[in-house]
Amino acid sequence: MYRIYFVLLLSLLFTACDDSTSHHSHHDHGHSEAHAEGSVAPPLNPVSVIGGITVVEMTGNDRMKYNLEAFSVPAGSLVKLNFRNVGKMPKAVMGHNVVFLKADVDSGAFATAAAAARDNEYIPVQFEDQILARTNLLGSGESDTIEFTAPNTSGDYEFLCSFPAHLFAGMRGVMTVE
Ligand SMILES: [Cu+2]
Repeated sequence: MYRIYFVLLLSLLFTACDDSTSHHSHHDHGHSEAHAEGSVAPPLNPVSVIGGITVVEMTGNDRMKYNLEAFSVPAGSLVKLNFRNVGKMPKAVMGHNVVFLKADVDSGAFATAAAAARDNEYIPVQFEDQILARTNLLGSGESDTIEFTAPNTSGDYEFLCSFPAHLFAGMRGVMTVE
């Protein structure tokens, strides 16, 4: 069943890529996608600091994009992440999560292992100890809030969606710990 959905999804994607005008048939009410070089200012700052806690508002959509692909937090500080799947497609073909990896974890290897972990919501058990923090896997309209402590070591920490192929479609980003 899932396999069939996945094939359907792939053919949908290829159709969309072949015909760029098809994008216009989808009505995007949110305009929440970040444009490549920020030519359009985002309506809201998705990152704010409230009482010393960095509050991050993230979304994932049916085009396999997060609303933000980079943000910074102070080392060792508390981070509160509100994540919402703003897409319309069913979870079986377009689920999203946000998985923050520890330093120097190979995100490509993680994603490949994750794709085989459908029964565990695409979280590979052999990588569980390499995860800094993560949300649940969300279907259309669902949201999840997590809180975690940023690492004490400054540097770049990757985050990604572990649903099959989403990392490779661009559903990834970097949290910079300063
Ligand atoms: Cu995703």
